[in-house]
Amino acid sequence: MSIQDFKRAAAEAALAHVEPGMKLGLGTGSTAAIFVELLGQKVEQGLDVVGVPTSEATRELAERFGVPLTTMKDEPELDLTIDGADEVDPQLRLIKGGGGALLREKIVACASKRMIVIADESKRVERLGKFPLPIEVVPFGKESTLRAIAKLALRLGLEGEVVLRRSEDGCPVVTDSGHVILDGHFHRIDDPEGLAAALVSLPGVVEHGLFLGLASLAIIAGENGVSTIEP
Ligand code: ABF
Repeated sequence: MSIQDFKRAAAEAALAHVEPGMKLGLGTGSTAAIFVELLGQKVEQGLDVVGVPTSEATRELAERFGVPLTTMKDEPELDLTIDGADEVDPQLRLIKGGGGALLREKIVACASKRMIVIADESKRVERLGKFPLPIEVVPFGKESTLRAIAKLALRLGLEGEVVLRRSEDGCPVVTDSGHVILDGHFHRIDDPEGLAAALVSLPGVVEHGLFLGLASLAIIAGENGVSTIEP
């Protein structure tokens, strides 16, 4: 079986948690995209749900697969968010934002009663940090914010570089909310809570990709089938 099959297996297992009438947060990324496609099939068969997309990409997908959409303005409280992740640790702490949608993903997850993470086995880690930590910052003064984050990381004993994320054409990646992303290549994050608290105290930082205490369940699929992590 391939990674793609594992992603599909996790997405399929998550569908079992969706009930008629639910207001759903729809995640971003390739695993969440499979979920949106499967959800579209259920909607076609008569399932009555409505979703809030966490990115413009997911909005387009949901429209293509016929998933009815709403907005945070109309539905500020959601029942369940289903989203992917870049890393999941044994305490169900996550790194997200490799796809650049972390801000909306976090707002939607926080507005949801429950968040289910769907992922293939490669996302499971013992310790967060091998995947570069995405940090969304305001474009104004981004060079200063980058330096401030690098200094902060040093103070916290984190080694590694902070770099501005660029697209293939060399331009800074701009998020759906008009910000830019810095990636913190910290390699190992021993104290995610401490780093999270320190990052949000810096002017210019809008959000970071540490999702702590947000997920209620992770559904992970791999060679040995589907397993779960609960907090
Ligand atoms: C989103 O998609 C992001 O937070 C995360 O970066 C990414 C995971 O992508 P994939 O499912 O494609 O591995 O959930």
